[in-house]
Amino acid sequence: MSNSATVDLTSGYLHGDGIKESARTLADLANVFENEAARAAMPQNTVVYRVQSQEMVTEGTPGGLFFGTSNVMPGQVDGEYFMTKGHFHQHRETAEYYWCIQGKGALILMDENRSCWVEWMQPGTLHYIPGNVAHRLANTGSEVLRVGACWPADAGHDYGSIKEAGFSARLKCVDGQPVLVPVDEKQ
Ligand code: S6P
Ligand code: ZN
Repeated sequence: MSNSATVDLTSGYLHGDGIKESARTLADLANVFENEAARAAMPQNTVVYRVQSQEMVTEGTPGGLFFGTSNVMPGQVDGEYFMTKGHFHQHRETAEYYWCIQGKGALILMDENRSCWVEWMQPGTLHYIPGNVAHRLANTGSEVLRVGACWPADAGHDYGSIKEAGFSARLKCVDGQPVLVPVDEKQ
């Protein structure tokens, strides 16, 4: 198998044949942020994040690996930082590596008991996401947050559980600083 793709080591940008690209705008993120009315009132074509990936095998191939770069734009929805939808892996036991390339942000993690915590990201930080842990990126800075990732080709994405119950905490800007604020789950 020939490899004609490259990764720009300063930005994580993937270039070459077979690189997949996708983008999520505010229109794609209904009910993801706490203040849905504020999200709906913002320009809907605003890009919140872009993902590039190299997928050398078909999704689901046991033993295969995918490699990608996620780019989360700076911004907030009513004080909540721009972030990815977040997911558990469909094959719950599969892990993933993230590493921060550029920018400043947070990896928000939640286990299956809904315990939520944060790993802070800055260029060079390395993050091992164990199996059975949902993960989401948030940009807490003023430039694009660029994060590399490598995950099993058969991990899959379970967005449904997050759509149903969300994360148990939200990363908000409080007095100019990022704070993980627990969601009141008693209601
Ligand atoms: C895939 C990996 C990333 C995310 C990307 C977008 O397992 O964790 O490539 O897909 O950061 O996030 P999300 O939650 O929209 O898939
Ligand atoms: Zn993942």
